[in-house]
Amino acid sequence: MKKILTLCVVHKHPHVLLGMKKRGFGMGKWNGFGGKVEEGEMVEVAARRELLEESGLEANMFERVGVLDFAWKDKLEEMEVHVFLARDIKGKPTETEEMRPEWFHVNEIPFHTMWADDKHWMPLLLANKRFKGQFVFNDQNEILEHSLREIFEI
Ligand code: 6U4
Repeated sequence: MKKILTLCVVHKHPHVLLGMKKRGFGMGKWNGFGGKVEEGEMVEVAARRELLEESGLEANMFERVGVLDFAWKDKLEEMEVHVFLARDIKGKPTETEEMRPEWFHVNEIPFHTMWADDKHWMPLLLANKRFKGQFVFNDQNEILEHSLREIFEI
């Protein structure tokens, strides 16, 4: 029951682009752009596809910087989320049915309205580090346990 997903953060220093999720999983939270990897699809292709579908953007510089495993204490569901960093973007962020994009200064990232794990790994992403993490949530999506480490190759 492990789902493979992508998550892309656009970083144009000193700002990052996040989207307010308007429906589905994580609704009401600011998050990167992403979604499920389709069967037979390469993870990077899926990440670029989701970025374009949800924000209208394409990126010249696009790289995978992290892998996060999410599990819930009383659920069988597990997620493997591949985190991408996009830098040199083409186009203008556009609101879609799924996401309302907005730029945030890196010192004003709205962690209180984001997934609880984001404040742990986003500083690594913004510092150009690569990382691997595991998070276990309760049914309120609060973190029960986690581990996170910097890696040098992904
Ligand atoms: P669709 O098929 O669009 O209805 P939906 O249920 O809306 O699917 P989807 O595909 O948008 O979900 O994927 C969920 C997104 O949320 C992915 O980009 C991964 C991301 N995500 C999931 N758990 C997360 C977490 N704990 N922290 C985080 N992002 C997470 O920062």
